[in-house]
Amino acid sequence: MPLLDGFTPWPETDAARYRAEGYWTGTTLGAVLRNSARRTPRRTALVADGRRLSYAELDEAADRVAAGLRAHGLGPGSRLLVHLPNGLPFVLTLFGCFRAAVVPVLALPAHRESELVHLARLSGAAACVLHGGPEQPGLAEAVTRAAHTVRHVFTTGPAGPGPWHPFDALTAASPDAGAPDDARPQDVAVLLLSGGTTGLPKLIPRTHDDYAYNLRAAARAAGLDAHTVTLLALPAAHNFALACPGLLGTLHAGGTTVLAPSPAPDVAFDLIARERVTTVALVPPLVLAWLDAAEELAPDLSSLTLLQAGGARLKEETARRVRPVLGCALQQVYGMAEGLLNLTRLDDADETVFTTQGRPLSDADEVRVVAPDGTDVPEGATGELWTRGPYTLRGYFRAERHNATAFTPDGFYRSGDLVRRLPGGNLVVEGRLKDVINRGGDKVPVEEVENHLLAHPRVHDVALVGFPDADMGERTCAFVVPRGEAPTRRELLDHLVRRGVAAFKHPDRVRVLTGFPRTGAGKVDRAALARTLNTPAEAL
Ligand code: OOB
Repeated sequence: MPLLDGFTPWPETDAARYRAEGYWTGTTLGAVLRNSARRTPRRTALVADGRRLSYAELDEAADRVAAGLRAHGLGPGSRLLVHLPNGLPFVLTLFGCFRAAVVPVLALPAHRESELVHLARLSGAAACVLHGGPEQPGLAEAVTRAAHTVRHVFTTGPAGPGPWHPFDALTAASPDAGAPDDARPQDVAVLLLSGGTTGLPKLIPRTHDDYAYNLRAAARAAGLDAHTVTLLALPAAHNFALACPGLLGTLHAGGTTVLAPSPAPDVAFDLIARERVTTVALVPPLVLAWLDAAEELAPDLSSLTLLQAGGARLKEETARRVRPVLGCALQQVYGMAEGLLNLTRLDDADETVFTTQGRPLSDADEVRVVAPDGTDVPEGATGELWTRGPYTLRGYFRAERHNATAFTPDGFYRSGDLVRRLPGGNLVVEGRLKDVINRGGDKVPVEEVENHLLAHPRVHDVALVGFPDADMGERTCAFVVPRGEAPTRRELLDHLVRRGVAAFKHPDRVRVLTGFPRTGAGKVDRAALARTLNTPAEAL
């Protein structure tokens, strides 16, 4: 029996095959850390918040947090909403959850009240852990007011009244010496957020077995070992930085993870030189920023051997600059929180690394490239990517209606990505079918943002459209049909801030129209709107 209702397990025949063929090894994510701690207790596991933790210390701290969670009535299957930046509390919370079989719901640091309330309600969170920044009291109040299941708020800042606790309440517990791991390999270990769906974010259940395979295989494909020093520059709450191979893959390999407080080049370059960082993962706008800054600052990046780039399409000309400027190899990663990872391999020819987004991580990944009628397109032609495999979900959490269309009856996930498959199996990402704008790796769900804008009293109708941008790949423009006097962009942004909408979803441009162009079927003609933006940048 699955621990969580609302989770769609793999059919038993597939699960049995994944076990028999060694993809699922019956391990838990808590055991990933435990195993490395047994092998190399004294090696440095983590450098974060000015502290260095050995594997033994991190392992013991994880046990303490697990005990702390249990002491607050959280147990197997309880959901814990986690809203933390890269830092020690994030890692401790994560492993405390894995050990106590509490399921963390990983919100992104950029998320605000609107997203957090939605996630707390959808997950039925019993508690949340919040970063102690200036906005924290407001966020805590909003979440507890709107989500009645939330009984405890832990915060890394000063604790307020009521059900608020300092984060130390979790770490102060004495570990139940030798307490067994409460988790079972087949159960949901973590709920990730979808960047790829329309409407409000969906929750992606990842089991211990599937995610452990994901991080092991990704660690192998990225060549990680005990000498690896990974810089976590992207938010650790995102799948790419968490397990592709990221934090979890590095812990599995017995290497060291350095948590960067910011991905800004000056901060990151200092950490790379000081900690002799070997590996880092970035989204394309950051790759560009690092390349430009490295040319200017000539930092010591001599330890760096691998840059992974993913989250959005990397331009070929940017890819070609990586080795000459940063002195390291490039690996393109085309992944999704839903599961499937594609990567270029370390021994691929340069042309493959510069011009493709790689091929599936696993021999067991099934990838189809299909035409609108669901038939496979010929090799080299563009179609939608459908996938199924040992680490790709079979259903979003508690989303029965959406699941009916997001998956085929035989369990393929319809990614909504338009790709081409080249001879040799490498994929090139050509675009998207779904209404999500990829703003430099940040996914902007069109319908969600339009609904927020529609709630403005002077917005009669609105269409959010992406337009090409040299640095970000795409940016967003809100076409507004006003009711009475048109609102200014500033007024609309203030409105979104008041509604607690993450800043990366705020439109980069606003254009006022008296009405929308329509397609033959009477729908808003988004393509026609987009064409009006193909003009050189105008004043924002
Ligand atoms: C990663 O995950 P998500 O869930 O934030 O976003 C997934 C979507 C994909 O469906 C695709 O549309 C786009 O992001 N994407 C790329 C890409 N990597 C992701 N589009 C073009 N080129 C790429 N290299 O973004 C993610 C998860 C794990 C590893 C890397 C990225």
